[in-house]
Amino acid sequence: MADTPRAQWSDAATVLFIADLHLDPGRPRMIDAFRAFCAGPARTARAVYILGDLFEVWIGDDDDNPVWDRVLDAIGALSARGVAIHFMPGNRDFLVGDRLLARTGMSRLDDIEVIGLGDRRTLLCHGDTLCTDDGAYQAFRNQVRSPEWQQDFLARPLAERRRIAAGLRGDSGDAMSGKSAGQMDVNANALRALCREQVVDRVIHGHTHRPGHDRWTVDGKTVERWVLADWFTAGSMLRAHGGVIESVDLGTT
Ligand SMILES: [Mn+2]
Repeated sequence: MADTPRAQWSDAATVLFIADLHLDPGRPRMIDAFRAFCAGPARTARAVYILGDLFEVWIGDDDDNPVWDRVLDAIGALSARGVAIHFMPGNRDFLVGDRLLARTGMSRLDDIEVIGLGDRRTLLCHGDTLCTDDGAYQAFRNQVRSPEWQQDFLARPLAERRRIAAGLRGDSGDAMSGKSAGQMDVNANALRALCREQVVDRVIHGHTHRPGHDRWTVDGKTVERWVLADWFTAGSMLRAHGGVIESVDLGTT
């Protein structure tokens, strides 16, 4: 049985999807690009879905780097205008907590979320759970998603958390690493199994940094897939409006 979608958007609504921004204090131009997105195209949307890896790394809501104020204030201003902003954790920012959500007005999504877009059941996910060929990553994911690991990590001083995160990103075979995008892609069987289980017509995910639009056959039915682009060289979003989805290059500021 297919569950009722948590949200249902009519074709008349503009709904935006972004992922893999990897916002980082060391890349201020992309923070500016994200602020321009919040102050520009996002204002005309009914809803914005952030499908993971908004941040290059998130070490806890008490991170006092002032650069984050520029990001969080932009999201807060957008939500104050009445745009519904939904946040799904990725493999870099799974430690985003309730404090950040309360400050920005974002609501948290589950790792697998089904929404109605017009008459199409649309599955949203970050994409990392579909990369089942990467066993080392999946083991790491299980570890860092456990409440015990997270409580232990978040109890450490900020400076130590920064050191640990930097070390993890330097390793290979872990969720926070700079593992090249070419090493990761979704497993076709995992994608088909998820579509079958959730009874969807469409999938939107990120994570692989391989933007595209393709069609899959699942039990004789066509499932449309969109893969979101990252924000390494320019901003990018998917815009759903009027029954059409299109990829929009946001450029840089
Ligand atoms: Mn990712």
